[in-house]
Amino acid sequence: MPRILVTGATGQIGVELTLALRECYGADNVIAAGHRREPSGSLVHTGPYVSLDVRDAAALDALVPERGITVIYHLAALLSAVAEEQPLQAWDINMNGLLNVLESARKHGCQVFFPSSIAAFGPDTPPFDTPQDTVQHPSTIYGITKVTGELLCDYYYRRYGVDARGVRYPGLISNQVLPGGGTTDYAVDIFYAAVRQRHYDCFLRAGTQLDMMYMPDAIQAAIQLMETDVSRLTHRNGFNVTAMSFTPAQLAAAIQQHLPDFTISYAIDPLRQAIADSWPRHMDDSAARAEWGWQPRYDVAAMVTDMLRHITVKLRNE
Ligand code: AKB
Repeated sequence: MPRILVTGATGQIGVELTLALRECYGADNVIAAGHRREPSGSLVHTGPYVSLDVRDAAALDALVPERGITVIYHLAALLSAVAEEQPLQAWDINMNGLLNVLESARKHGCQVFFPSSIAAFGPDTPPFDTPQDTVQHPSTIYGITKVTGELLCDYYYRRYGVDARGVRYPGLISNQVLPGGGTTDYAVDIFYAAVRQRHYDCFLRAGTQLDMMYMPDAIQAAIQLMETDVSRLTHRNGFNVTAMSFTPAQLAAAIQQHLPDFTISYAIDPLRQAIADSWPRHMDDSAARAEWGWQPRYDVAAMVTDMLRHITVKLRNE
């Protein structure tokens, strides 16, 4: 049985991934580690939790052998918009955190999962059917840390045999933990606003098309890739994965199917609009499908139905 450490476990992906890993591998085998956010009850009551700043190499390096860790899901990172406001801190957390994780993995023989992003592409990348292997010149600090992270993971595999693997996530839509400081956050915020006040003021333009994915598919992708027999993999890191691609106007129309009185308006945030404009519109994820059987379960309609159901219950119970 693997012994797993999840860094950034208090974040948008972290909470749901930790709970799913505890279901798969047993609660005691999955140690959640967080730093910047308070851990939720669901995290601390279902298994072990430690406070860990991934920039603290000594603490990480002590924890891994002490807890017999064999796999690290390294999620701790600053997202795109907040990173653009604090570029030095973004570099410190995103790059030094990953380097510390890879070094511990090298010393203690761990497997590593590293989530990259559509942000690893830039304005000169083909925006439609973005190939798996193509131009990567991101214009944001977040994107620079993601493409560098992909390369660093590949390097640790080639140089030291560290089994590091990862995907390029699109915008992730979820209903348990709010994202914080991302460009695609509108696609989560819109559901809370729709249920609460039937209106959303969107910070991206109506026609800004981006790849997206519902959280259950994102969790499935991470676990499935990590469990794939290595002989099937040609790539290791930065697998393009997507489930749907839409604009704010199209998402609003899908919500109106359930809530006909819902309306949307637009108050563009120039920082996040510029970031979104530098990202691809729709990635080609055929390499992930061919090499490890990637297959999303949720399309826009299924995701919208599920999100509205969960958020209605959540807000009613608040
Ligand atoms: C962000 O918007 O920063 C993230 C991402 C696409 O990586 N959700």
